[in-house]
Amino acid sequence: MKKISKTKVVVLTGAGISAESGLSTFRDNNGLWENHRVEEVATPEAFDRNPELVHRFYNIRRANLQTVEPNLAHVALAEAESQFASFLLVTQNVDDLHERAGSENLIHMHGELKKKFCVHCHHKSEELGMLDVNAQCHNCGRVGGLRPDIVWFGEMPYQMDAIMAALLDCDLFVSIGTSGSVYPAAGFVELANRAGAETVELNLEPGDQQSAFQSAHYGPATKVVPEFFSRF
Ligand code: BJW
Repeated sequence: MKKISKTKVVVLTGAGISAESGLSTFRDNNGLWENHRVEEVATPEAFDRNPELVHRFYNIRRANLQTVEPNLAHVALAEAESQFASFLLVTQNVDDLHERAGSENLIHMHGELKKKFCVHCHHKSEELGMLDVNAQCHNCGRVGGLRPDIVWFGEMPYQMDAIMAALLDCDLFVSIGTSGSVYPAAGFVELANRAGAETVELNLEPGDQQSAFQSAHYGPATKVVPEFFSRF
């Protein structure tokens, strides 16, 4: 497809873009899952303390992926990708709805539900079923070391060098459906501002970083995302 804009774009997405596909956001249910705070199941310490609980949390969410489809916002981003000089989509989401919608230049900075890794040999592989504490690593043969390939609190998000480089070189930064409460993603808008980019928030309601954005459009992602990208 012919590029219609010389603009270099970085888009950050959060749980809100998948909400209308039927996936809960983190701050839904007051941030609780089966009466556990999300922070209690999304840390390495929680996994050490109670791996069965953490496996159950992610097994349910992995199974849920089979019941949902990308929505108009995911599709609008996939269609926008080829229209700009460069377009990097950085998602905090661990679902696979962006790739199923057709996005290609995509970074899952907080990992992916459909992957696992072994804490002993660090081998990464696909996981489409259920993980449990008795699972054996096919690479090193050890039992009990497999965990979801998810970036938990206190761990370093993935591909930060590539993300930083794109942020410091972009003309347009668009944040979609994220509360802006979890770092380092919450700080991306300030980096983009410092790089001289236009910064835009698309969200159902203002996030924690509201004041850092130069403009904003509030409404459901399936409405505001296609509308925003149709202007190019
Ligand atoms: C809609 C909608 C619709 C709804 N349409 N919109 C003190 C100060 C600063 C930082 C720290 C601190 N103490 C600790 C830290 C660091 C910590 C952190 O940020 N903690 C905060 C709690 C303060 N961060 C980390 O530990 C990270 N690592 C790190 O910092 O490493 C060191 C480092 C140093 C230097 C450089 C780089 C790194 C790791 C963070 C890992 C986050 N992991 C999680 C869980 C794992 C994934 C999973 O289980 O799925 O990732 S936490 C959870 O929050 C998940 C999400 O990706 C993330 C963000 O949530 P998101 O997507 O914003 O969802 P919600 O629910 O918060 O918001 C939903 C939004 O949707 C809302 O705004 C709604 O309005 C909107 N919405 N319906 C449009 N229809």
